[in-house]
Amino acid sequence: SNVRQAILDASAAHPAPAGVHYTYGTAGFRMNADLLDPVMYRVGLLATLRSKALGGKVIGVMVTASHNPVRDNGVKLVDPMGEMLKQSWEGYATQLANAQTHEEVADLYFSIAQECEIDLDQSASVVVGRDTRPSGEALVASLIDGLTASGAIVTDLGLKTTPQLHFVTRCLNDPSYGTPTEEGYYQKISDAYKTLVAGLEPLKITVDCAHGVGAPKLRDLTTYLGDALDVTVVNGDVEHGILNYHVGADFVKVNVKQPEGFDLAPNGIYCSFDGDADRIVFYYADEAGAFHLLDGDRITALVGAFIIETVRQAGLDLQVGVVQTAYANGNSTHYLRDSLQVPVAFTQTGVKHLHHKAEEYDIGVYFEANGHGTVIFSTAARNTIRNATHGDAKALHILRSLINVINETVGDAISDMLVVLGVLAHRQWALADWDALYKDLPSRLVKVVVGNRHAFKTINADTQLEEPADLQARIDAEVAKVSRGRSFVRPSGTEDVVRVYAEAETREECDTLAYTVAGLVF
Ligand code: 16G
Ligand code: ZN
Repeated sequence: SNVRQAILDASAAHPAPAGVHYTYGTAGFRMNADLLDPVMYRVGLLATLRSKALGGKVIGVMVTASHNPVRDNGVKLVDPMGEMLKQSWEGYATQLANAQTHEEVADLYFSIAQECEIDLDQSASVVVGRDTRPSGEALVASLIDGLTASGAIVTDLGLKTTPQLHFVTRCLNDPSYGTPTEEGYYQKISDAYKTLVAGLEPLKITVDCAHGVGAPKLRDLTTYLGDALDVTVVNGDVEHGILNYHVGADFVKVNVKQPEGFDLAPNGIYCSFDGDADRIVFYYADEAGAFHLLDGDRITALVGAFIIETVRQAGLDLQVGVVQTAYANGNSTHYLRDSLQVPVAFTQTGVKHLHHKAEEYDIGVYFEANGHGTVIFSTAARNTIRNATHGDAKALHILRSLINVINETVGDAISDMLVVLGVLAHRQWALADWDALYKDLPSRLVKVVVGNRHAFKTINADTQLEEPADLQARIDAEVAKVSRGRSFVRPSGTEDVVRVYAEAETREECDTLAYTVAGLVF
C-alpha cells in the first residue's frame, strides 16, 4: 500500500544502530541521545496507531529525560486524558524500537494494527512537546517523520514542561478541563491561585529550575500571578549544557543538600524543580545555617492534612486517602495513619501505580518521596464540592479554588508549588512549622551493582523479595536486630542497579542495616 511505502521510505533515513536493545520502561525510552533517532521515528508510528485505536483522540508525545544529564534524552507517550500510556502498549513500543530492518518496522505497524483491530482509515492526531535539551529539536523532527509517514495530523508545541504537555493533551480531548494552550494553563492555575489566597499576605519564594524548561515557563507564569506571589527564578541557564548539573530536585533529594548557584537566607522559602518540571522538593536553612529538606512525603503530609481538615469543615462526606511507596519515611506514614487517621495505601514505585490507586478514593493524594505527585478528585467528589449549598463557605471556597490550582493529569512542579504555598499561606506557616509536623526516621538509600538485576523479583508493593529465594528471610533477620527497622530491596527501573533502602530509630542502626543488606545482595 501507499502507507507501507511511505513508512519504508521515511524509515530509511532513521537507521538503527547495531547491538542496542531498547526498553519502554516506567519513564518511556530514556538513554544517551545519540542512540534515540530511530526510536523517535518508530514512536511516531506508534503514536499514530494509538490515536487511531482510540477513534482519533489526540495523543501526546513528550521528549525529555527529566533529571538525567544533558547528554541523555527520552520519549514517552501520553494517553488522551493526560495519563501515562496504557501499559499493554508498552510492549508494542519495545517491539517497534527493536525491529532490525525497515521491512520489519513496516510489518510491525500493520501487525499491531491487526492485533488491536485498528481501523487504519481512521484519522490520527498527535501533539508534541520537548524540554530544553540540545538534542531535542532533531529528535522531534525524527518523531514528526514517523507521524507524517503514517498520516497523523501533528501539532508541534515546541518547548513545554512535561505537565504542560499532559495538560494540553487533556484539554484537547476534554475541553471542560481548560483551554488547550500554554496560555490556557497559566490562566487557569494563576486565576485559581489568586482566588485561593485572596486577602492573605503574599508569599515570597526562590525557585531552582535546574537550568531547565521550568525557568522560562515559571517566568511566564509570574506575569499572570501579578502581586499574588513574589517569585525569584534561579538556575535558569538553559543555553550552556548544564541542565541538572549539581542543581534540581533530584540532586537535592539524593544528596540532602542545597543546589549550587545561590545562598539560602535563614528561614526563607526555597524549592527545586527537576529538568522537565514534574517534580518538586522544598527546603530552608534555619538560624544556625542547618539545611532542612521537605520532600514528597512532607508534601503529602501538608496537603493531605489540609484537604482532610477542609473537607471536614465544609461538612462534606468525601473519603480522602493517601498513596505512598515503600520509600516513604516510616514516620510520615505513622503521622498520616495514627495522628491524622487517614487511610494510607502502598503501591509499587512509578507514578502510574500511585495514580491508579489514588483513583479509588473520592480525593486521592499521592507523592513519591522524590517529589513527584498530585491530588486527584473523582467526578462525584468534584460535583459534590461544586454543588454543595450548606456547609462552611470559606472551606468550600478553598476546595473550589484548590481543584483548579491542581494539575490532576500528572505531578507538576509549578502547580504543586502553588498548592503548597496556598496551604502555607492559609496556615500562616513558615517552612519550619511544616517541618515540625513529624520527625523523619533516619534512612539510607544505597545502589548496588549486581550481575543481573532482573534476578530480583519483588512482591507486596516492592516491600518484599520473592526471588532470589531465601534472601528475604536473611533481610528480615537483619531488620529484627534494630529498633523500628525496615529495609527492602528492588531492581531499579531506570538504571542497571539494585536499590537498597533502610531506616531505623538511630542513624547508626540505620546505616548498619543498609550496608549489611547491601552486602547480602551483592
Ligand atoms: C521513574 C518514575 C518515577 C520513579 C522512578 C524510580 C514515572 C513517570 N517516573 O522516573 O515515578 O520514582 O522511575 O526510578 O513513572 P528507579 O526505578 O530507578 O528507582
Ligand atoms: Zn521529571
